Amino acid sequence: MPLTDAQFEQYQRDGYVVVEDCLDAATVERATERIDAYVRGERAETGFERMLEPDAEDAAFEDGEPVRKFEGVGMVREDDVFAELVHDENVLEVVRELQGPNLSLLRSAAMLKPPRVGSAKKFHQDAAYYPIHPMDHVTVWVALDQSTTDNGCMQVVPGAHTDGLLDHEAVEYDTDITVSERDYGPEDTVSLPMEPGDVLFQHCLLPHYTAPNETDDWRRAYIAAYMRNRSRLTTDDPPEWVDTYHVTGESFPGCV
Ligand SMILES: O=C(O)CCC(=O)C(=O)O
Repeated sequence: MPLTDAQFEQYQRDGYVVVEDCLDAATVERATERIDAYVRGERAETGFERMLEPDAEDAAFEDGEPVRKFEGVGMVREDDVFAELVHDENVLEVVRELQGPNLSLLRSAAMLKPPRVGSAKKFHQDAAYYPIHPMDHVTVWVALDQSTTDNGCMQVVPGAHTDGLLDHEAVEYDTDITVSERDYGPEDTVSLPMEPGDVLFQHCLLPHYTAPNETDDWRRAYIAAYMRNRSRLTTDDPPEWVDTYHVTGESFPGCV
């Protein structure tokens, strides 16, 4: 399922493209069931972390905890369902078109917005988290539920990936960082409602955010970020979350 010329051009111009029905229903179902098993504590995380919604300690959930995210490349090393997802040929064909044949993962995360308490993810550029050269990786955001403006679908600033890396400041409760409010506001964004199985391919410099979940249902998504195997770390002392996993193609000495 490679991109059409118009889709390829859109990625270059706007910094993102949504491919509808990129993943089949069975793949989506396996991923959502696996995420739910971790949320309910039926499986224990190995090699990755759980983070809860910071303001939801008192929220009553019948099934598990108000999980905001599971994060870590270990998801792919330790869990066959996530390993299958990052090797999905429909996804890889698109990423190869954007990045070439030699690919490694630098991020794996299940991004969840529990009903009513799922909080916003503030404006940021994914590149700000990763000291990687070239600053050109692709974030793949897989909709596992219908995502809407009410439950916190992705909102992006089309074309702003060409503005370069902006200053980011830390948010207190976790490793989240955000661009200054002066840089972009909701009025600059386009909302990207998506159906389960639709996949967003997003340039790592594209500013984006997601709003809180105002609905009674979960909004679940899975993220995999891919970079070229010729990429290099730009520091000897990267942040703790930097980790890489070879997905496909050739490896290169001295590179990630
Ligand atoms: O899925 C979301 O709500 C936002 C995810 C995101 O932008 C990120 O983690 O970089």
